[in-house]
Amino acid sequence: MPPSMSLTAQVLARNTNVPIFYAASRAASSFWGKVPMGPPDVILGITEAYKKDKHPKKVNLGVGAYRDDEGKPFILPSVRKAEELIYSKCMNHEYAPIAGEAVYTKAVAELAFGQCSLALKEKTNCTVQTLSGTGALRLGLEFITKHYEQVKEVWFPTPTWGNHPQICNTLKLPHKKYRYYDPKTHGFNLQGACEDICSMPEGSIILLHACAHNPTGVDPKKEEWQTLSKIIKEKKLLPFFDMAYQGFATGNVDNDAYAVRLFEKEGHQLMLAQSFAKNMGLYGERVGALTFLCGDPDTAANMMSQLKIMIRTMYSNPSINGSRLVTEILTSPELKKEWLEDVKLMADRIITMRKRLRSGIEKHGNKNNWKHITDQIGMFCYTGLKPNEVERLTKEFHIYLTKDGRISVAGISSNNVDYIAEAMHKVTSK
Ligand code: PLA
Repeated sequence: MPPSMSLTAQVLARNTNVPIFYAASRAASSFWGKVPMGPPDVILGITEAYKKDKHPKKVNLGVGAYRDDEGKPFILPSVRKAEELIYSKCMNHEYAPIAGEAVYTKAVAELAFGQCSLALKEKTNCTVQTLSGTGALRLGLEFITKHYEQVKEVWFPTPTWGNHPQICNTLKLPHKKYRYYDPKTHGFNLQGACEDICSMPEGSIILLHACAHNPTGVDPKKEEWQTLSKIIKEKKLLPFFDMAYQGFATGNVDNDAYAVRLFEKEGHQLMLAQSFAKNMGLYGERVGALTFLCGDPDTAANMMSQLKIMIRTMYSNPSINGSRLVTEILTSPELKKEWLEDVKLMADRIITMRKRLRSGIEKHGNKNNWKHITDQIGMFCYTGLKPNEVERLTKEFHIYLTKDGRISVAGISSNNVDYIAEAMHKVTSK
């Protein structure tokens, strides 16, 4: 309401049909009138568009969310059992400690670093529960802005998960890119990565996807990790591992922790973000962890005190339901065994879908090379589809994916694989 209007005129305008020019000026008089409309999220925005689509054959290959072979969200049988166990214990709903329950942080750190980890044995790690992987990244990067004394510059692989640079932007933390993916070979560009790492200022932060790289599905081989570890050490960089898919690369959580464990053994003071969204199907529970390997127990204790101050002023303490589920599974040998089988089942179904998608496209006589669909690992396939082909897939076939041509293979099922293969063939052959 324009403040210049008389009180009577204002009341009248409110009680009758408000003329258009008043409606326009309503925004100007709001406390928030200058807030501009922001763009939809490049990944989660796709789910919003997908939900609005009424086409019966629509497919969502945007977000990395595992589906069973009927295309339905999958509740892991081991998680279901953990839920029942927790329910039967009639647990209370008291606050968790600021950093999360110690039994949880111990179990998740052990899952990442292994039972023989020296850092865990000597208590030189500092681990806190976080709001899933994103919360761990945010907290870790924010900690850098406040307490890191070296070069505050973060290096991301090209390409990387879209939210990585966005978090840095929010924190006004400078970030740059190093070469990672080679579009010609559809593989890892070891030479390019090494050259770029050698040019990074000493002390800067290098973000590494621990396994099942998002979006490319391309991981360094073991020997390549060894080379990376060596030069990262020489350059005195701080490695920050993002491990959002432990178990999804090879179907085995220990194999997938290879890089993290190698770096620990080689004496890196690394940072690690963990998520249980994917490997336990706990997307909405928002359960994860942030670990620093600090070099000595006193520094670890100081770091913990500062992390607690940051958490206390942000969300006070973490939620308890998701972490109880994770703890129940990781601390019971029988449940853990079942969970490892569940992880393998998910990883195997994705591999089967890769094979069927590739053979489905090739069956149509498509002239392009689709070997990378089965070569790449983890949840995603970086198809190489061009923006106009992606657009056609969505507009003509109601198949939703990110603009860079990434598809979540976990969203493909026996019911839609032939439809997707045919559509991909059609948009790439005309
Ligand atoms: N790190 C990477 C590399 C990720 O791909 C994701 C999730 C996360 C962290 C964060 O996951 P969390 O906070 O849910 O634990 N990436 C998804 C979802 C699966 C998303 O974009 O939020 C993706 O579709 O890329």
